[in-house]
Amino acid sequence: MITIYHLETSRSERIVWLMEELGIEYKLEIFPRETTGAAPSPLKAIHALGKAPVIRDGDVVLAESGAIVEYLVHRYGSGRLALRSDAPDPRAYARYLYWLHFAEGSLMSLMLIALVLSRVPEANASPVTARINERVKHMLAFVDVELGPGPWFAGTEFTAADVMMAFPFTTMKHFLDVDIATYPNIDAYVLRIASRPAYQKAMMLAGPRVR
Ligand SMILES: N[C@@H](CCC(=O)N[C@@H](CS)C(=O)NCC(=O)O)C(=O)O
Repeated sequence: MITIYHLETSRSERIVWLMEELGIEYKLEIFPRETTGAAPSPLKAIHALGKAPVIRDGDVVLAESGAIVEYLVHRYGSGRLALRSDAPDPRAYARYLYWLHFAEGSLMSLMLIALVLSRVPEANASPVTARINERVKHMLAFVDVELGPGPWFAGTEFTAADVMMAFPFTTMKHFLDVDIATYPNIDAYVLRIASRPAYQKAMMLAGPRVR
């Protein structure tokens, strides 16, 4: 059975949600954060970087949420929640790949810079902070437009790209100075996500502990 090592209030909720969407059994081990917010050192005994998510599948220990999502979808989900590369019209497949990778490659990396800067009082008046905040707004406006036709990131089908993309607009929004409600398509998308039974179950088991 797959073990999911979940750090509380973190991206690893994605993997719990994915398993609930796929209806695959798993074992969940939850690690509380240190008071500093860092992952606790026992996670380093599982994977050298000590970050979450990590899964164990027999002898395989795999980190990096995008890699884990692809591993599980293809190895255990028979490709469910992935789009096929050989569809006659490649547009939905291209969108699927784009958003699957955009989540960590572009969106989360920028949002994390904004989050770190927001926690450094000396950075408040810095032009660097202003530039980053502008970039966040620009990126969110882009995502909002792209989600217009919807209902999901790849188009008409809910896919693993949604499992990757939702986190910054759900759990992470609690920690950012960003008002998601000002982006109507993202706001409506979050409501669609929240109404999914698999998401509700995953959040009950591994959702954010917002203090
Ligand atoms: N790109 C990686 C990021 C992994 C990552 O930074 N995880 C965070 C949780 S959201 C973490 O473990 N933070 C605690 C720490 O770095 O101490 C992924 O998608 O898995």
